Amino acid sequence: MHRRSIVLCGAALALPVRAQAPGAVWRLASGYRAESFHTENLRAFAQAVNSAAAGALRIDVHPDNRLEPLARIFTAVREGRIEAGETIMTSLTGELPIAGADAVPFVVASYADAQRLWALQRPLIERQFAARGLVPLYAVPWPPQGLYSRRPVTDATDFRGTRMRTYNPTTVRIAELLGAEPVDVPMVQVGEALRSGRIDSMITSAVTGVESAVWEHIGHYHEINAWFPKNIVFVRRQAFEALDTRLQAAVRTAAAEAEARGWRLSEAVASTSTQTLRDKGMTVSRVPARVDTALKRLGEKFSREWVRSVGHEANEIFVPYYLQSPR
Ligand code: PCA
Repeated sequence: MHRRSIVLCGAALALPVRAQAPGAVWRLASGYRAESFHTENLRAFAQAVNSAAAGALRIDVHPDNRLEPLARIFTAVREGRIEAGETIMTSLTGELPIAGADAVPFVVASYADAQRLWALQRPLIERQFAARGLVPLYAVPWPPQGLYSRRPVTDATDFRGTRMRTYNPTTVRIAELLGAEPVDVPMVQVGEALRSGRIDSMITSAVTGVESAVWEHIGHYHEINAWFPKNIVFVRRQAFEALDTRLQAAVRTAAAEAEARGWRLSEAVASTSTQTLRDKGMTVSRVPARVDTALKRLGEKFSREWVRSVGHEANEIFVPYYLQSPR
């Protein structure tokens, strides 16, 4: 009898805490591949949260459009079909024009610039996400956007009548301004679209070119450093506020670490990927000066249109951004 109660007592003590109260689960959807540096970072974020939560919360990352396609992730979280998600901010400009600040061409020229821009954009994003019942957790940029083409670009008119792959309203507008036909292709289908000849050119990062093994289909990458678009990770406020304050703080800490780590990763893959494009036989170059000037002019036109669409909030970002500019 005595022995039996000791055994029972020992068993009770050995029970993990988590078995007593089932923890929350956040399904976090991403539209990018499992091997993407963004997803790698996302998994590290989830692991950090999961171990800090000791069973009270588990974040499950679902990459590759498997849970929701990229274009629907924002709405799915907002409407409560899933708890959390990652999306590219510039895909939100239809509803949140301010989210497009990081895709205005030729404003940001370096990771340091991109950080300054994010510091100014963040409070506005926090406000607008909050108004939709969402809590932004962290944002990480893609490497700078370059121009891929089948032939070397010698003149801005080269694009007239060609098909340019687009992934957001910015790239659609740039294609239009260049006289090209915009063709919407999700990132995971870029390789296939090039192979089948559905697109002739595109503006995206070196790492996206590497992930899609584009050298099999296209020969030229021009480093135009057009913009640094960011992915943002966010959660429903209801799910976040259901956590106790200690756990909310743990999520915030893991998010801040993920943001810092993600920016470092992005900068590292920016240079390794450009090197990979070269190693695979692609020609990596700048565009000729007159093309550069023409692109900058298009960028200015785009930027005027964007400021007009956003209104006074654009000034809250761009006025201090330019005043703080070291150049
Ligand atoms: N890759 C993503 C977004 C920006 C980038 O560098 C894409 O091409 O869809």
